[in-house]
Amino acid sequence: MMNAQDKIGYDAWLRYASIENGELREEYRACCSVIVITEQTKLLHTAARELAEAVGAMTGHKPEVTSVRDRQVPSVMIGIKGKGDTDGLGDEGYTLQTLEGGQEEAECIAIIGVSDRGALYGAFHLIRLMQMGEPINKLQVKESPANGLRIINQWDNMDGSIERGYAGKSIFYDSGGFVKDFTRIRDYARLLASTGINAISINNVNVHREETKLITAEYERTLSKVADVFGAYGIKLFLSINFASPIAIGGLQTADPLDPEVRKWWAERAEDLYRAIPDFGGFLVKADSEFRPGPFTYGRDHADGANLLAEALAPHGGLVIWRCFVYNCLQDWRDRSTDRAKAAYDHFTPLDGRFADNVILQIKNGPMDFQVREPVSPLFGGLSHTNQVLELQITQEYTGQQKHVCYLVPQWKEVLDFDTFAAGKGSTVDKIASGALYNRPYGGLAAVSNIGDDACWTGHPLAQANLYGYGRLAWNSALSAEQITTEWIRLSLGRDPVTEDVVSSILLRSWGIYESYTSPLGVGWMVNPNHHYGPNVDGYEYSKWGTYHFADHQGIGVDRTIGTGTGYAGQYHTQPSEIYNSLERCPDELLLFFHHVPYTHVLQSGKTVIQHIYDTHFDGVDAAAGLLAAWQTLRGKIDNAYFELVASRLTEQSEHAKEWRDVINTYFYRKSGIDDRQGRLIY
Ligand code: GCV
Repeated sequence: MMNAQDKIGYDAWLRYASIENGELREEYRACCSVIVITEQTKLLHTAARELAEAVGAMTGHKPEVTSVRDRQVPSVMIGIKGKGDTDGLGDEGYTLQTLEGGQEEAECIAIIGVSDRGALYGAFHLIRLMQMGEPINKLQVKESPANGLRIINQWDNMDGSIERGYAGKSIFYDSGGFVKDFTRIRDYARLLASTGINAISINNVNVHREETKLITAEYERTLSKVADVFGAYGIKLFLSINFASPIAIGGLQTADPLDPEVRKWWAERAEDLYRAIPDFGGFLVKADSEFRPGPFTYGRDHADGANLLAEALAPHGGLVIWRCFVYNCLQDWRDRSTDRAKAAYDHFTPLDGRFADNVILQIKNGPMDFQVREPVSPLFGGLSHTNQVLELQITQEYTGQQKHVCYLVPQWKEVLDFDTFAAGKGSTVDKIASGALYNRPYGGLAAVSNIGDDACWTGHPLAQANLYGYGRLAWNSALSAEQITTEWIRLSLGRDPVTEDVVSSILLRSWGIYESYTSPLGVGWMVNPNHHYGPNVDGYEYSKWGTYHFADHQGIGVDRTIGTGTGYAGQYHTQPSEIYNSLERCPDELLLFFHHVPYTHVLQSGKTVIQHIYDTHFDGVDAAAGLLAAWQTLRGKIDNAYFELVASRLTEQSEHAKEWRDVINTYFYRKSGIDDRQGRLIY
């Protein structure tokens, strides 16, 4: 049981503060005095319940929910129309309209979904408008999601731990397997559905012994209960599976994807799962990567592996989400022919067109691993006959681990807007991931969650903005970072304009600030091995063969050019390829990702590389202190416990930034022997 103190930030963006403006409160109360649902479906009931709770909390009057409309009483009607009525909106769209009353009839707000899931999203839209203090008496909204699949990946283990989790333990599992009380799971489902998330995988992609058994009869009953909790919010359940399951739990001698016994085994597992969970989403798979089993063991490729599972799931409408994070983690970095950045493209582009229709490839945003700065994965431009989803990381593994504020929506926007030129100008990642560019049946966004059983879900309350922002972008990738930020602040912290200014400036500057005091110019890592927190220039665990950044006394950076380097720059289409390949044209922020240069190389900014390193690290520390100072001005405007929690995180960040500055600056001062032009003390 949580006490009031523990509840800091628990309601996140579904915090329904009582509306102070009397007129507005009355307007909302009057418009929403009754909620009418036109059909009896689980999701319409959820929609009505959510709206009633929200209106009740905000206006002090909880509307009655009924199925019979009294035309003389103003009401909100929630219903489903046939597709013909809501043309072009797809399965999950909705309209939100204020229908003016007449002599005989009172005004009505109609939330009409193409499906009941659409209606649920419409209800959350109306709630959001009220939270933001918007008028609702002239509504003419038509919405449908940009992406079909909007999935969250939990990296939770069944012992209750979370891989790369920075907000406590799992809300799904404790040391005894599944938790007994599903309250938090339900509350999580609400948060996710309110942003438009429609799928979730609930176990780590690194599937260990116990999680391998999740697809057996032992867990069917519990899984079906979990699926019901999510199902009530329109969210489909997926499981991460172990490719070697036929051996690990099936008693077979092989997991060869072309073996008839193996195929039969997976088909039977799928049958059983769908019997228990008719709405089951499918499997998420990490194979042949970081010691996970996969088809390579049998001399097969990833298409063989994915199609095996696709065949088993297809009769039930299930999907296989196959990850492209496939690389040899034991590679020798001195050997330039095995550039890790090239691995995903090299493995998957030759297979384009060979994947079954119900397979989706899940591709990390960058070719490496969720660094603060990487180029966009060239694989997005390399597949035209394959379903793809973009994988993002909400959990801040390399971006401050929710101790530092690092708002990632601006980074994700850059990724989505990146033009691959795959089918000419305008072939953005956004259009490729959604499936629009090549008219693919499936597409969307996936992201690794940042929540745990921490009171505010995310450890750092401001990290909630990343989870919210992910959901909103997955729904509508055209939203700007600024719009999403404003929404999140108003919903989570209220509508005080000063608070809004301060918090949006903190959030929107935070990615750049984090980048400035950590690894420079796109070179990546520089973190302590294994846990990946804090500075350690040579520390990355998979670089034991030598530094991955190739820094010596003369220069730094990885030559990935076509002529003299690993050739990675050649994996892009001509326009981006020429830019990255050119020392003169390569954007400063990615210079060391693509080029090895002397410390005295002059950047487009006019600074030398070494001076850039010194300056950004000194400035970054000042800027981090500035974040704390800005937050301090909000004392008294924000709930005190929330205020203090954020203040303590920002204090820690500000101190930790100094450590980053000192470690990085000292390293490069010693390596290069070049003084800081501003004569600052480097130690
Ligand atoms: C789940 C990185 C992380 C791993 C993670 C892996 C992946 O290597 O450090 O913890 O494993 O990415 O995305 O599969």
